[in-house]
Amino acid sequence: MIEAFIFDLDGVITDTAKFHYLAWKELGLKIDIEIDEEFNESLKGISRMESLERILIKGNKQNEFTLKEKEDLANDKNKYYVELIKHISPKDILPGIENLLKEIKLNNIKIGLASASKNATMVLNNLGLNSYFDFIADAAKCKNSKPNPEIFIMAANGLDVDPLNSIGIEDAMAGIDAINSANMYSVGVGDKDSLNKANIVFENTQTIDFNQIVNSY
Ligand code: B16
Ligand code: MG
Repeated sequence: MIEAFIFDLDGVITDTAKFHYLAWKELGLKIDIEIDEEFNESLKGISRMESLERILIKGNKQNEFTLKEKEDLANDKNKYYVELIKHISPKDILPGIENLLKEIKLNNIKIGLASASKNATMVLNNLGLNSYFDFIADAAKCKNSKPNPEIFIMAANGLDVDPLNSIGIEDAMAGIDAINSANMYSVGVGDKDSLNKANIVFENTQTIDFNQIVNSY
């Protein structure tokens, strides 16, 4: 019996990945490290500080900054990011997602959020989707980034459901690994080859089919 659907945010509910990318790129200019779209892919689902670490390693500058300086850099990136997401509105909900949320609710199944983003609540508010969610896991309390299952387990606990009876939806490889390690059923959104560890994959949010998930679960 399915008790819950637990969603990732960036790349599943809305496309904030492009804003994360622009904000990291802006920070990259400051520390002279170039970030391209391909590298940005590897940052999807990864926490802010861990993303910064990966960027510094890419630029071979991992030993150039103190912890305080790194925190300041991460804060700078977040300032750029928050500025960019201020203008998000319901028109930025990815196609098919609001209908899917409605269908899940109609079937009396709980809905949770397992985003690595500390800005997740603000984004959901701007999208006007808050009322669909029974629990939003707090990324600030999560010690281990995806692919660690911690944020998905946190969401299942907050919803008071068994992970084995939960469906996780993700667009990033690290996220699919997190769902699988949490012992949930994994739904991938995106490229079949790169998300090949997911139990089922849909090409995009528009094609996510509630009945197909329920029947294949
Ligand atoms: P913040 P998700 C993740 O969100 C993003 O994919 C990742 O690129 C970002 O670094 C992370 O959130 C942290 O976000 O800086 O806003 O706390 O995909 O897990 O919803
Ligand atoms: Mg994502």
